[in-house]
Amino acid sequence: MASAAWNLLITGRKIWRFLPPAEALQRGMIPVAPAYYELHPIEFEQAPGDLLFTPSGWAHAVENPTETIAVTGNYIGEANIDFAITYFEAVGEHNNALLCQDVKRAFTRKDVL
Ligand SMILES: O=C(O)CCC(=O)C(=O)O
Repeated sequence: MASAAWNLLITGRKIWRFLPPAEALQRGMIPVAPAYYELHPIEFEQAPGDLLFTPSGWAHAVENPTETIAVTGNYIGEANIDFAITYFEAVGEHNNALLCQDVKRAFTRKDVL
């Protein structure tokens, strides 16, 4: 949930249902939400060749009505690391929060850039 992700569908179909962060927060599905996005729930059917991006903080469920093959990557970067730290603290994953703080510190040190 703290990470952002991309998903490339190779074969089959995936039906994605997203709740924006503000609504997921209101329903108690996430303890904190990033400051961006205030939209309505979105449903999207992914077909082979579609590359889908899931921003940080978007609660989602995925239905696979067929067998599927997909490649996905979750990541935390400069744009979502503060949200990830807040999220991990809020859910009690303190080691993950500390790891993100270390990574952030390492990449913002002037002497290594
Ligand atoms: O591909 C799926 O079925 C789910 C993937 C997912 O939820 C994620 O990568 O965050």
